[in-house]
Amino acid sequence: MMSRASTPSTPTPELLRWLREQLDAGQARDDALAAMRASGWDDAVARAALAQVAQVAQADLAGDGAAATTRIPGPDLAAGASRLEVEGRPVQLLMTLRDPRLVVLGGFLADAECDALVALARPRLARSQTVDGATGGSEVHAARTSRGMFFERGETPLLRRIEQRIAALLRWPLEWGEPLQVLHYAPGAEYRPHHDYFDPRQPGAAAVLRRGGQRIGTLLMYLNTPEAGGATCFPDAGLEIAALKGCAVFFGYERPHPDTRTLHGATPVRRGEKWVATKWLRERAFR
Ligand code: PD2
Ligand code: ZN
Repeated sequence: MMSRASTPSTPTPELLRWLREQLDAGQARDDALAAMRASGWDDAVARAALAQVAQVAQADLAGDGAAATTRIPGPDLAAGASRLEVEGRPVQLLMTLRDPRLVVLGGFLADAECDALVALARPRLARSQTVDGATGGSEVHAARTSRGMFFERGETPLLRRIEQRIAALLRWPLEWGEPLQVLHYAPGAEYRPHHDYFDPRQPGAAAVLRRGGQRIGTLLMYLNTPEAGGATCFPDAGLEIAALKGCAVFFGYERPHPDTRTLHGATPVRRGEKWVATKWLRERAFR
């Protein structure tokens, strides 16, 4: 590959062409990234190149059916539309960000769908747990004071409809998603900033990764509008997204690394309560 004496601040066409060839030939993204770095490319430029090429590959997948070797979940932003038709439902693209890779969506769920999810979840809530990095099991943690529950995938017609909508929006197979989780935050409850991917250095990682590989994307769906507080914050991006009933935020992380800038948390609910549903996407089928 060509290396650079002075590094440009954006990917050059030659770099993108080279990267495309590598990925088409089956090279892993991490290896391609390492090769670019080793050739003197700035880390941010190398990552930008990867994101651009991955999006091209993703367009291939949705469009002409050509085999795409690098796929990442996410809405189709290529046409620059402000509205997408997803399984017959108009969904607004309210805001997109490149780094972190994030999209805010309006009208993803109907009010009645939000209410029905809350009604189904309410009797099944238990204190939320976090993944214990040492064992791969779950534990109660002071950083997470919500209550929550998991549905089974495809548990009811409503869940199947929402799961299909998510798969269509993010262009990611339904089976590659974890079951939907619903969380309830009472006043004062929060979820302190964290990453949703699993830290591969933790001893418990192997057990978690066996079931579908890494998490590579998150869709948060707001099921009500808290009176005050309860926003989703992204401290590395200086971003706060208000929890508004029916709206959703998607963010993607190609690799389990803080430089994806996807550190995020739920700020404490100050007045009222907060209900949210989470869908995590895996690299492969989740079993
Ligand atoms: O409820 C939220 O806003 C929130 C924030 C951060 C939920 C999650 N993470 C999660 O479920 O991972
Ligand atoms: Zn999270």
